Amino acid sequence: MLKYLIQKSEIGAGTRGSSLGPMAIRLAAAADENPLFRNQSVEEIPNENSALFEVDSTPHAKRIDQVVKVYQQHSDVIYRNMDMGNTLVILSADHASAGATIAGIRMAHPEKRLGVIWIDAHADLHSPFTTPSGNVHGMPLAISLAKDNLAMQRNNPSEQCCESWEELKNTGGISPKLNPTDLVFIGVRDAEREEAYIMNEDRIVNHKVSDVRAAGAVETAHKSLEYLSECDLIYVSFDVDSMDPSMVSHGTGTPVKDGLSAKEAELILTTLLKDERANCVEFVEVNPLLDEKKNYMAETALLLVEASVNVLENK
Ligand SMILES: [Mn+2]
Repeated sequence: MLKYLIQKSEIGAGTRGSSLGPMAIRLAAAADENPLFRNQSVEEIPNENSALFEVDSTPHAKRIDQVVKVYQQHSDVIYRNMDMGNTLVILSADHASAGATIAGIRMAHPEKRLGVIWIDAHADLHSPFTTPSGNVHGMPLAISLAKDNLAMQRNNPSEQCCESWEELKNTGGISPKLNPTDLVFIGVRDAEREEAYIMNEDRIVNHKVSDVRAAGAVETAHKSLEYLSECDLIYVSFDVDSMDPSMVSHGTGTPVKDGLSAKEAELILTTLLKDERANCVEFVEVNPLLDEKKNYMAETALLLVEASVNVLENK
C-alpha cells in the first residue's frame, strides 16, 4: 500500500518556515482538487518544534537533544511502515529527518544493503566537529555514514552535544547505516571543504548539474541505479534546493544558483522510482515563507510528488 508520511520537524534548519512546507504541498493539491493526500493514507510523525521557542545550549548542533527525539519517533514510524510492506512517500520539513528515514529502513531490513540517491545542492556531510552553522539539517549523511570527520575538525562541541551525536549515529542500534560506496549524489554544487574532504576520500559519486545536462536526466538516473546494482533497496531523498531558484523559486531555506530544472528533476525521480528496489522517496525543504512567487515551490514539489506516485503505483 502507498502511504504518505508528514514530518514537520524544522529544528534542524537555520531559517524558519520549512515546517509549513508539507502543508503548503498538501494545500496546493487541495486547491487543485487533486485527490493526492486524502486523509486515510496520511500519517503525521510527531515533532519537537516547540524547542524553537526555547534557548538552545548546543551551538555546534542546535537543538540536538530534540533532534534525537525526532530521530527515535521518525525511525520507528518508518520501521513500522516498512515492516508492513508499505511504499512510502514522505513530505518532510528540513532534511535532518532523512537520516532517521535511513535508520528506519535499516531497522526494517537489517540484512539488506541500502543504496541512497541524494538529490540536493548540498552534501549534508557535516558533523558537530566541522559544521560552520550548527544546523543539523547539514548532517544527516554524516549521521548515516557515522562520520565525525575529525581530520577536518574546526569546533569543540560540548560533552552533552557529543553524547547526543553518538545517539543520533546509533539510532536503531545500527551504525554505520550506509556505506559511502552505496551513496550517489545528484546536483551537489555547494559542498564546503570539510564535506569535499569526505567526498574525495571516499570517492562519493556526484552527478553535477552539468553532467545531468550533458548525459541527459534519464541517462543520469540509469547510471545511478547501475552504480548501485549491488544494493537490495533504494531510498531517494529529494531536496527542492537541488532545483534552480531562478527557474523555480527561492521558496527553500538555502537556495543555490545553477540547479536542475523541474523537468530534469521529474525525469530523474520517475526513472529512479521505476526501479523495483525503490520503495521510499522523501521530499524536503519547501519553505513557503521564503517564496517570492507565492506558493510556487510547493506547487512544483506537488507535480514531482504526483509524477513519483504515478510511477510507484503502477509498478
Ligand atoms: Mn540542501
